[in-house]
Amino acid sequence: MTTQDNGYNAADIQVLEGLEAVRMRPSMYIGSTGPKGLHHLVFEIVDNSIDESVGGYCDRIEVVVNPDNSVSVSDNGRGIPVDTHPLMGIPAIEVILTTLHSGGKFGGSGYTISGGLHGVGLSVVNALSARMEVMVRRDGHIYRQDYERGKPSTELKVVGDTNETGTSIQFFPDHEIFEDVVFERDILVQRLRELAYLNQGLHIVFSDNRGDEPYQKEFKSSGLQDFVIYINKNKEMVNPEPIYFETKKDDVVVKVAIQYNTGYNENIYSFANNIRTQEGGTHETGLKNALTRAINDYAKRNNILKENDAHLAGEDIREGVVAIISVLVKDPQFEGQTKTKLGNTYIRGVVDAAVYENVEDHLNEFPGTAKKILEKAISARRAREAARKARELTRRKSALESTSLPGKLADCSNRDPAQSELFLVEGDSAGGSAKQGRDRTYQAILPLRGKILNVEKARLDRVLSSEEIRNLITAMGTGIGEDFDIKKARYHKLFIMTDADVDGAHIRILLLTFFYRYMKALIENGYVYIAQPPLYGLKRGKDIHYFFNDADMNRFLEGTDKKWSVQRYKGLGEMDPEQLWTTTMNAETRTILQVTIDDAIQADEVFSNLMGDNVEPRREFISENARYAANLDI
Ligand code: 0RA
Repeated sequence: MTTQDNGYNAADIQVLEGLEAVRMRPSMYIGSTGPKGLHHLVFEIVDNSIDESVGGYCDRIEVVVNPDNSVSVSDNGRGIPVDTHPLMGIPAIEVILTTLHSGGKFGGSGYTISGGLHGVGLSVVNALSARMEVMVRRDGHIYRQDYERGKPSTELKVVGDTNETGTSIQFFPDHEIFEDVVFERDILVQRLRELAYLNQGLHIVFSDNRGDEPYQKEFKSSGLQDFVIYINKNKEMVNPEPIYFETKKDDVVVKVAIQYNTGYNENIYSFANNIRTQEGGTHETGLKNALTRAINDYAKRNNILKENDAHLAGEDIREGVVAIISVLVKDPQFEGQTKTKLGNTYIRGVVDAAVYENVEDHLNEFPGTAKKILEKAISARRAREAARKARELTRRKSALESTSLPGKLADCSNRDPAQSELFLVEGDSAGGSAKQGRDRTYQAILPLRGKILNVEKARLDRVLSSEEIRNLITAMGTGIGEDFDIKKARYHKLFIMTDADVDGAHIRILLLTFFYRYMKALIENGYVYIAQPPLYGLKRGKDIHYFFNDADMNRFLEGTDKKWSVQRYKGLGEMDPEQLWTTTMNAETRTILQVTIDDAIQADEVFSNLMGDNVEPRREFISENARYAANLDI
């Protein structure tokens, strides 16, 4: 086979199947046809531009949401090849846009994404777009070709001349495929910001031209140091100058930034080939191990820990840490439930060596910082030991008095966990309504007092010392942490039922975080739900209609001529038992949301953000994020 001088090789393209398959089963390619899948289309194109940038061919990417809700992505990379493909006899661009090929792009940076839902290719975006217009600037010309639902609707044509290079793609997501084709600005902005941090020097410009006020944001970073500083922006820092390094060994690029804040949470964000590896993997393990060793070794060497003192545990060393690791790997293997866990075993050693060496150097160079980090870790150890004692207390209690359930629990009469539901209800008064309104054969009620709110500034461990939380653990019957046993669950459905206000959101976030950290399998097994009480009740005589958001209510009111009296339910307590039953608890009529592990991870992050020292950003943050829990993608 002849190798073409345009840098790609026909053998690199594996034609697997036609785009019809993508339209038949879109979720197989983009995960879902909900908001996540929709936004994935944008990121798929942007990933291609990023790949040009990683290869050193592109330093600017522009993303525009147009008033017609199409999205345009432009870059100044090399441009998609347009010459005739040697095997297929059609322009390469047409091959790329109309056939499914394996994730690996030919001729790119080599650090492309394979496996998982990422890197499915431009052809998948094309297949799921009602229309797509592609412009390529290359070889002195501007080329254009249009597509409809994956099929070319025009030939590739030269439409002008230029001495620039690059690609511009505008696409219209297909409303035959997606439940909703409206892009959410925040989702786009967040990911583009992240990409700019991960690719220093790359300039990303985002515009949203919908609405009256044009919106524009530009991102350009000098690297991951800026990322940790951004994450810590509302916190007090232990080391204002982040530990930062970038190395390349055996084709593996490793970048790490570490900065401690005075808070109690561990925030480690890992990325492989620019993909957030939410489930971690070998790069994250390497980072954690090396950080623990480097800090312990430093402490011993400098007599901060005495010769026969016990080592500081990893979790003590990670208290208050914000760390980001980004690796570029030629053959990434993505594993795990959501394919967001890096599996390549050799990466662990590469990362471990690099982190150990660089952290050592940093500590030696800045002994003042080293001392502060160690003081923090040592006090974390003290707190952990106290928490362990508290945990043992709950353990002993449930062992000794396994039959004694909390006095506040109004249990159900059914003894079959698979048929039983537990409602965690905010406040005693709502708890009272729920008790009266429930079906006591299969629904149990545990009222929670707002008191657990006070833990916002404390270690999560302290949550365990709250009586409310201990009641919850006893009622569930599963135990927590290492003792957790899903088989002992006394209910297979656990509902979080809080008010539709900031405090309610706060309690919900706290509970989700608690479940995520101490009863993860409860979420993984799909036992955790969020109850959805209505926000409004419209009344006219005996008629009553309930609404969960303003839009639905306003739509309803538009179509009516008669007067309705509007009631806004500020809290669950404002509903009488009968109303609470019909709208929120009755399995026949209620709307419920199942919590996914993704939601819990998000809650955990939100919770961490609540730990800032300033009250104002925290308040803002809660009200901005309150809605996320009502937007779960199920
Ligand atoms: C295939 C091969 C090459 C580049 C691209 C695709 C490419 C795709 C996109 C999508 C958005 N922007 C893009 N930029 C490039 C390699 C081209 C070469 O070898 O010259």
